[in-house]
Amino acid sequence: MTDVVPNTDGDTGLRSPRLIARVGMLLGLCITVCFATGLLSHWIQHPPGWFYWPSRPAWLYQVTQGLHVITGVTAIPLLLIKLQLVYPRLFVRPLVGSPARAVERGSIAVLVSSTIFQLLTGLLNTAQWYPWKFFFTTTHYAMSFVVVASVLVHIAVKLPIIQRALRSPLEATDAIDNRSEPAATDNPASPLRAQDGVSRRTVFRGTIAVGALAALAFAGQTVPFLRWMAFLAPRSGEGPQGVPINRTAAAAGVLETANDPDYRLTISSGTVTKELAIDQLQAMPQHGSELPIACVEGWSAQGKWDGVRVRDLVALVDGNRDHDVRFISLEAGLYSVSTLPPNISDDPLSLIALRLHGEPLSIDHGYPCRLIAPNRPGVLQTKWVTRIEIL
Ligand SMILES: Nc1nc2c(c(=O)[nH]1)N[C@H]1C(S)=C(S)[C@@H](COP(=O)(O)O)O[C@H]1N2
Ligand SMILES: [Mo]
Repeated sequence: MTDVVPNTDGDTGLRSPRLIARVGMLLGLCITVCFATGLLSHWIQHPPGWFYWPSRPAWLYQVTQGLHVITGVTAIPLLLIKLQLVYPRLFVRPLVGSPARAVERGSIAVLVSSTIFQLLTGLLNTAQWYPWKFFFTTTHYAMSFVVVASVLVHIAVKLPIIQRALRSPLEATDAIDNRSEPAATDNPASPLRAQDGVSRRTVFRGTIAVGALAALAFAGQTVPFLRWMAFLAPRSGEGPQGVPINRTAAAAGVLETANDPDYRLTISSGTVTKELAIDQLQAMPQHGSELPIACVEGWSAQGKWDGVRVRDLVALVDGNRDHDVRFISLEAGLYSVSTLPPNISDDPLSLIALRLHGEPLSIDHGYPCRLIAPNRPGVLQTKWVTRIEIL
């Protein structure tokens, strides 16, 4: 490639649309999967009227949310590489120019800033570090639409270039029509050129390798046989009874109430109310469920739970099996309530669990009892349950 002379069509060296479009395609794929799985997770937690989420397969949410975090993490190095490849173009003069150009520039500014914001807040959330705690979920949700809209505008604007670039071989140097794109490669100071001895193919393979490495570094917190290499994942570690802890009983302020000998589980349906002590719960038919805790933050861990079926508890108060069932915790915090739709509360795998891996629940896993249901986000698997309401 040493005979390549930089020209004004922007198609020489590493800043060629041929390479940029391919890196962009990988990034677009990650963003698409990340958006779809994120939307799904949002709907499961805040179901619109039309939304239906099955109780089986029990591991499905574990997979979709694992994909959400893995594709989001993978998008970070891909975005950095793409920005590095295009950044001289970001500052090409005139910065604003004609109205059409101003719109195009504006959309790029929104695209870059919203994507960086989204990936960064998501990453910090996996580390449970939220300087913005109360706004994360809503902001992350709202911003996802900004990201996707600006990606779509960007693709629409660049479509002719993208199509030609993807159809052309990666290494060739014949011109791709790129007139709408002020060239940056004719700047001799531009550092990324094929003349430097690195081929586009090498950079593209390197991009795939770096993306794969980022994915693997996080995948271990949800894929058991990859756990040993999850060196970047915040939650690859173990917790009591072999399952990590999201929030401890001490942090939730329930140490006293959960250990209170007068603890009762209250179940109500309309005016019918029943109170059960732990030994009464233990005297009911016990069932086992092998179900994961699949945290929205991307980690998951399999548990073997034993306890009373939710449907048996509903039957105790003659509750209607077609109704939502609400679970209320001893604590008053953000995650103190969750509601199961009828198809999930009626599933035989849905339990008020008293035991984990054959031992009584540790207090940090929700003693005296917790909800565990199939195909649910971890955040809805309420610990330290004190009240069940058939709605
Ligand atoms: N009452 C209550 N239940 C809760 C939480 C909480 O903070 N309070 N955290 C939830 C979250 S986000 C997850 S991922 C799971 C984790 O369960 P574990 O700590 O037993 O692994 O519990 C869920 N149940
Ligand atoms: Mo979680």
